[in-house]
Amino acid sequence: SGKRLRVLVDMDGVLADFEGGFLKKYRATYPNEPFITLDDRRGFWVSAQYGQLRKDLCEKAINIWQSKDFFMELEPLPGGVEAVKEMSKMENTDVFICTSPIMHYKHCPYEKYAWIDKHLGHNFLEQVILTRDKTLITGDVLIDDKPDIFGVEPKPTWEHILFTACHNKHLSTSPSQRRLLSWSDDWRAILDSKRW
Ligand code: BVP
Repeated sequence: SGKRLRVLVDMDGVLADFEGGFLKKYRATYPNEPFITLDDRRGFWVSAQYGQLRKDLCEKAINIWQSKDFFMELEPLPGGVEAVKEMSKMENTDVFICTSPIMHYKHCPYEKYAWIDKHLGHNFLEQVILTRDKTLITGDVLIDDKPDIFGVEPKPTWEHILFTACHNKHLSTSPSQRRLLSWSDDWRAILDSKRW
């Protein structure tokens, strides 16, 4: 007791189905091009794996998430919106959505706000942090599907909880790296373990 718990929750791959939304729109846009099933995804960067498949597919992949309505139309991942709403109602708990917009800024930042407005409500826009460097943000936990989160701050305050995704599920992580397997997993226990 005494101190409030600050929870940082990533958006793409944790609350919004970036991988599923990408594959659906990629296949619809390029029906005759090869694709990578979600089961075969490896590595955080979709563009890198498509570039390995065939050099020109890197640019085609990037084109998908740079398009209008890509981020807006991402489906919520199961249980994520409900979990975030529930944790934000918990005593002594502050929840922030901490997300890195793509540098092609025409649609993405606007659509991220619109997605949060639609799925979490207008008041939740108070909780949005857009940053390309999450190490600068202080918090007790960061729930994020990216395995390696680096920036200018060498000692971030948060503990990174790796949220399991198609691209990281096969990764053998260090024993100290805690995972949240999905929103059905015990996120309450992780929060409780960080309370004073
Ligand atoms: O908004 C996503 C899409 C983009 O990076 C952002 C990751 O943000 P966080 O989840 O870390 O907050 N993105 C970009 C590329 C390639 C760019 Br070239 C990619 O392959 N995957 C990806 O998610």
